[in-house]
Amino acid sequence: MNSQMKQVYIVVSDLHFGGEECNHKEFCCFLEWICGLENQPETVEYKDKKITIENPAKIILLGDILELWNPKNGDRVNIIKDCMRPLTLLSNINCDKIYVLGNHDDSLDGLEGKVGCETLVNGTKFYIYSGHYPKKDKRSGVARGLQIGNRSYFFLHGHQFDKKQAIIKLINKFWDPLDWFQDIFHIKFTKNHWKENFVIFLCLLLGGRYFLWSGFLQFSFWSNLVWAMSTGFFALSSIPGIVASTQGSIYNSMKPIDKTAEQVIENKYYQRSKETIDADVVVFGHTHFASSYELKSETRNKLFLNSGCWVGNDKDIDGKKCYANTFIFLDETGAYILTWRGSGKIECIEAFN
Ligand SMILES: [Mn+2]
Repeated sequence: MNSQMKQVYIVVSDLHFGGEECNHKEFCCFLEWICGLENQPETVEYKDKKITIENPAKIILLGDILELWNPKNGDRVNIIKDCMRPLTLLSNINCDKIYVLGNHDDSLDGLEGKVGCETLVNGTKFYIYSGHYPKKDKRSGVARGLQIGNRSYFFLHGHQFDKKQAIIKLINKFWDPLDWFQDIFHIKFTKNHWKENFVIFLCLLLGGRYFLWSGFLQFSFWSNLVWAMSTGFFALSSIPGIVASTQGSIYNSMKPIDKTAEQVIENKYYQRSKETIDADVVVFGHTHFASSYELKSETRNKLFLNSGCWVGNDKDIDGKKCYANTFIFLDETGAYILTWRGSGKIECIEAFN
């Protein structure tokens, strides 16, 4: 990487590869467009401003890139299907890649610090950060932002602002039920035959209850044991299938989705007292609503930028437009929230310079 390279960043979050409504095809077109920036920068007009989008020095993937919690039909194969092409395109782009994990992909945190040593074919690097970027200073414990132009920036997925997610994380430290069921569901026999297995399980359970417990027939200890073990086996080989096919609705009911940056910060969703980030701008995702909010305080104003998502379509929420397929562009002139309109068309939603 050229040390004289300009400080140009592109940030995307919440791609949810493998998920129900993932826009992976649009994202691939977007990556091809980024690849083209190396030869031909693009200009976008916004009000009276002209924004020049140059080849980035870094691309930041700001969490929930892989949908490890709730893949389509509960099947993790869909994650691989959706991310093969985008990851190939991404690695070909001539810039370093920084993957900050979100809540839906935080089980990859064992990879932190282990991927950065892999240099890609074109000499660029791929890093994984489990909490935020940049990392906390080891000596002072302060999370200091990255200076780009006249502002400092800090990047995190944003589930850290979400109390519900904190409770889930605490429980999951001991036992993550949905992940546990997902793991069992991916045993081939369970995945392919869970419906039949469930019928057998019910027959064994009800039949056993009738014959064994009604006293209609007398069984030995051993036949009881065989019955109990086979009932248990078919329970384990079917119930994970039921969980995998219904967990979508469980997750949807706890989604923190469609909150604007303002709602995140002001509705006690964000704990001001626990403020430990030393930066002018906090870039986050998680709520799927590309938006901004300036938190004013006596000491220092802080700007919050939400990078939105690549899931579903544009929506109108309480009279506000919630765009799909959004990204944040940062350079020395400022920060811009943009949306990909397909075929190389870009629109600026908000500009801060
Ligand atoms: Mn999230």
